[in-house]
Amino acid sequence: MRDPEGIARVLREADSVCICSHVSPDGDTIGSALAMRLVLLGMGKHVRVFCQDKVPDVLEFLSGAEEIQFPEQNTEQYDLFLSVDVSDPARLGTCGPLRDCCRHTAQIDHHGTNPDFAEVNSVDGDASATCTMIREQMKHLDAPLTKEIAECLYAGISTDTGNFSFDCTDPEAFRVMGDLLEAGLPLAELSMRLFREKSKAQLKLLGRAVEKMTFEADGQIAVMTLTMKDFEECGALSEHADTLVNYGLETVGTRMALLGRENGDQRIKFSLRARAPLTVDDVAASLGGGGHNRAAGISMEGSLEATTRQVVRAMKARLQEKNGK
Ligand SMILES: [Mn+2]
Repeated sequence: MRDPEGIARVLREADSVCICSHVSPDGDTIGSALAMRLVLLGMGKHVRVFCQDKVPDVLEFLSGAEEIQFPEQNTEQYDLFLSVDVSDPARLGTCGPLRDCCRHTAQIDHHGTNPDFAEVNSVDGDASATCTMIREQMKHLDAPLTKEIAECLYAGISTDTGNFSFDCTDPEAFRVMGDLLEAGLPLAELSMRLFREKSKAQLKLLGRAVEKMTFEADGQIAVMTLTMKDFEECGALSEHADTLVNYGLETVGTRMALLGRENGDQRIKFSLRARAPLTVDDVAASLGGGGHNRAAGISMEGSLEATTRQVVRAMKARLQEKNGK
């Protein structure tokens, strides 16, 4: 349930706030954290932002991105812990223990699978992005919308709506976009930067992933895998693979897609996608992951081949169930 008043109350009461993003951060968790940072600084609060992993290069231009710290750098105590876009405590990664340095906890999130793990929870699985909820939160705090905050919120909303094309894209997303444009959001420039420009490494990695793509279940499931060697040979980072799974789903005839990548830490990271009415959050949850109906993720231990077979098997079962076979 959304609880912007509850969140506003604990934010007003706190003098110092520790904001945390989820592991493998995306535009929504970083945009939410940096927007809240600016809002709280404007309210005269002491604020620090933490994330287990580094900010993706493409988001480094956002105001305050250079201030985001790794949790092991923390030396302070805070009145309030605030996580944004974090679907469950495991997604905090090494930020989890920071809660012990805070007197109270709160969260703002839009994952339907969120177990309300904070003391004060504003959670709405129907919100298109956490950043749309941050805009609502700002109204409850009477916080002014600046161009810098607008850029942060745009990063989140555009990322989570697939640049305003996924079926989660709702009227609220466009209403918030109206506010952002009024605040001076340079839409064309940022859209180019976030959705069209690709680094050479990213483009090479795309070629590699597409070349290696295979199909299962009579072409209904697209499967892509990337090894550490692929990343090295392309000069690419894991973050450069973040949206590649969509190419599988965008192939004519596919209804589900999967990208598995080696992370260099004995774990395999899977991104799952489905076309409506199929779902993948249930597939992910059955293997220890989570996420949204049509976009979910899993982190598994094992070899790339073995874990990929396991995920494909679960997706096939889901497909057969849906086909009523
Ligand atoms: Mn999100």
